[in-house]
Amino acid sequence: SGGGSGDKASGGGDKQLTVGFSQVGAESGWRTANTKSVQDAAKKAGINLKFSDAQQKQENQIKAIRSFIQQKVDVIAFSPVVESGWDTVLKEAKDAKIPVVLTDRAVDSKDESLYATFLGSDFVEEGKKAGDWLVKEYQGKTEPVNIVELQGTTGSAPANDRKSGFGDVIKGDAKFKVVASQTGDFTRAKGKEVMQAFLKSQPKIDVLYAHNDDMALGAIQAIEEAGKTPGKDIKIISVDGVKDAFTAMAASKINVVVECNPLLGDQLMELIKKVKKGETVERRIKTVEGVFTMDQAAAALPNRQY
Ligand code: GYE
Repeated sequence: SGGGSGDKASGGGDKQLTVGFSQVGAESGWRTANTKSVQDAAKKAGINLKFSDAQQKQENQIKAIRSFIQQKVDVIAFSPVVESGWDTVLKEAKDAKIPVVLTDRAVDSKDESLYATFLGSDFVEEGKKAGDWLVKEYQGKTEPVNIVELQGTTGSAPANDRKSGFGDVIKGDAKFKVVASQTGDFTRAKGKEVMQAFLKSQPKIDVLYAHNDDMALGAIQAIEEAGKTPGKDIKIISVDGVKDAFTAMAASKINVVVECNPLLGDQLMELIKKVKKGETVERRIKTVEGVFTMDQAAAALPNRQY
């Protein structure tokens, strides 16, 4: 190289990495746990993390990514709030030769060269697990089962995929009817508000499928305020597995939780280091997750990590 800058560390692989991380927001218990995991892991790995919270707005994420490019960070990591509309800014990162690692949520870009790898859950699989539980629960029954669905943030990968995975499983049996489906933005407040509207507009609700725990917990309040018993009058299926949901499940208010692990920090830092070094990494790394039912809730609660 020459030039004699005297910077011995450069190129030696020991230089402290600076990573720009654009987080979705702080909409849920899952997200709070994810943020903490990423921040703790960066510290542990000696990585200088520039953290930016997008408050569930794509425009904020695009701004953050552009600012990371300007600051010439070593790697950009982000959890895209929605799936579409990233090609332009990702192309800018590519032109600046800054590798991008996706975590938690995916983008729908056709051009796979726009990011190095994607670490996160399989949301279609989660939706299917939710559907499988329901099919089993109503096995041998013939009466119609009316389902209301609280969707996650419109256009987000987990909302799209949890809806489609669930839909694919239940469409095999005509007794299952999704009578209402609306977004609750992955928040408690919105989950409660939309459930209140469902309870007013729907004469008979048998099952609530909530795309995350926070919406389920908000909906539980609405159901109780309407004089009904959550978990019994209305069965509840949720996704994530945060502690508050396990507490509600141990109190028989949620019937089943499909787990989605937010503790991705350590794995993410490992990947970032490898990508920076130019090592080959898998294009898609999935997290391993389970399903928990009411009868398992009390025993599982003390061991929950988030
Ligand atoms: O399920 C929800 C959060 O993208 C997996 O986002 C994540 C989802 C999670 O708001 O609680």
